[in-house]
Amino acid sequence: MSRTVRIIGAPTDYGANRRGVDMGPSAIRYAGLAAQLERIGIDVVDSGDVPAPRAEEREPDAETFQSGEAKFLRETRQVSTRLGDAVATALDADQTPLVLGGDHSVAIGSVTGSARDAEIGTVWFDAHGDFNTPATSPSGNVHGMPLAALLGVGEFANLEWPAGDGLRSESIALVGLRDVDEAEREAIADSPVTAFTMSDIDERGIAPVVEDALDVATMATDGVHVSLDLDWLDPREAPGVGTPVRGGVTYREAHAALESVSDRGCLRSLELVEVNPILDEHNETASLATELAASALGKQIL
Ligand code: B3U
Ligand code: MN
Ligand code: MN
Repeated sequence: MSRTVRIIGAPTDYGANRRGVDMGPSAIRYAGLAAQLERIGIDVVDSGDVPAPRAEEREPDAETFQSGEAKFLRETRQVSTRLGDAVATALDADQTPLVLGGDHSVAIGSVTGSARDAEIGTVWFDAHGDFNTPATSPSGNVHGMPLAALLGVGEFANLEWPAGDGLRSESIALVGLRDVDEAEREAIADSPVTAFTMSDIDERGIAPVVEDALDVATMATDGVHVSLDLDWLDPREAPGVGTPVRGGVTYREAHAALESVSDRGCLRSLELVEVNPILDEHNETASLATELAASALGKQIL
């Protein structure tokens, strides 16, 4: 039976430090996502975007932001709840949710939806740790906090948050880290999550690192949520992201990683986040995101 993918846009930007990622879903669709997936035999349904407040409509709490807080937590909680419901509904209908961000705070919704009625693992492809809490964050931007939020670390333990009980820290693997804040480094070290840095990829090569990450995420779980932050790639390949960091993976390494995800047959849900069309060159980062989604969903060279 062929797979049906449900595209769900989450056009947020309030979790990032600049405008533009809210246009990610449009740019990725415009790059031909649905057609690309249909060419490899996937049925595609597009449920449009979940409503997300625009900057102009929001409470101006960013202006009154103080260190030790997170910006736009209320909006994050609201959109995460809507997105979580959309992801869970797709899974109930035997569809594979493909979430298009938006900034990485949308992962709180994607993961809680995917983990609603199942034990899941997560492979998190990212330059950043995304493990800050409001107290440790240097920026207050929630896109640097989704993993801590999902695991209820620090102040997140006291917040009312959409339930995503089916994800344990032991089943999380971060891949490709190269920009981690000091307090975040300690939090990651103290947590049972598994983290692979770019140095691990340099030393061992992409294939064994991704195999290990998939071992972590598939151990005693029903499936894997893959969270792909496009800043995982080197900015030469993916210039259209809000927080580029030199020294990321190459085009071929990225494809090899997502082909390994497909080969494992464990993909439960997928998200493509942090594409910023304003900073992109001829939509190439959005195109790359569609290509990588196709690799994760079974596209083969021969
Ligand atoms: N760690 C920094 C920077 C950052 C995290 N995620 C992105 N940037 N995209 C922070 O603000 O938490
Ligand atoms: Mn991220
Ligand atoms: Mn990142």
